[in-house]
Amino acid sequence: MLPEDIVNLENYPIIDSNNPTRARLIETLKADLTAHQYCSLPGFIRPAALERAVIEAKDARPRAHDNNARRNCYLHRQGDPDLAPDHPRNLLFDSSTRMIAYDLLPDGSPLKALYHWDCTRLMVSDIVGADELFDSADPYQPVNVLCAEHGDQSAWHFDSSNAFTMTLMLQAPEAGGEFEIVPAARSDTDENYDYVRKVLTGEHRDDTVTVTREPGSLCIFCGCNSLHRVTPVKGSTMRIMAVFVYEAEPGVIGDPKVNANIYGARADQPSLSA
Ligand SMILES: O=C(O)CCC(=O)C(=O)O
Ligand SMILES: [Fe+2]
Repeated sequence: MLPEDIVNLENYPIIDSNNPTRARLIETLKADLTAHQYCSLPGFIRPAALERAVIEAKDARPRAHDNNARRNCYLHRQGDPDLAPDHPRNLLFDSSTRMIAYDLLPDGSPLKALYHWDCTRLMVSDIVGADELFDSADPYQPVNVLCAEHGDQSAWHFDSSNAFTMTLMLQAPEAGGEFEIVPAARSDTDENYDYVRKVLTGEHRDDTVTVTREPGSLCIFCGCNSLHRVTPVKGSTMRIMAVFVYEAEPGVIGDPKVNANIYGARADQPSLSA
């Protein structure tokens, strides 16, 4: 599938970097990202591409890694015995997702075509204000599809390392599976532990924003300093979400130990295909 047939270019004319509609769009999305720590691009991909991506995810589902973990909001599976029991580092919650790694998606996947398209990468770097972005060189990480079934959830967490996270909703569940964010719960210079603890224990519900997501909608958010979670999925329809990782440098590959936690033991080896 060609990228031009995947992206809804009528609403998002990203193919032409001189297009004034594109320029206006980027300005609005940039301002949203600054003000709210997330921005949304509803109807970003066309129905046929969406349909195909859903079929591919369902086909790959039996080979997904069941990533079930009890972790704190810093994505660590252990607390710190030197800290108080109610310190955020010692508050561990269950998370579970069915993780489809990049290598389990077909080469011709619309998700891969979208990710590797120069126009997508340029649009994203313009929105997030990066000088330049690069595709991940990791065999597992560049594009993932996360399936969440009845009872699956992702507890409050900060994403590690990347300044922003990009997700594309492919299929909504019958109920639950809401994406919630507490914008700028910490900063690069202040862990804001007291506030973070209160979010984790449910004392700051008023600061929580629920980001409405329709299938086909793209979201870019600052997951590194904004706490976020996915509430428990309910019902027999899977929540299916694609996640894309761009890097600030070329040639970035993941740590095999970290990859093994996310993608299963098969990822705990030096990469061959990167
Ligand atoms: O599934 C989602 O909506 C968010 C996933 C997420 O937290 C992440 O990819 O970091
Ligand atoms: Fe996250």
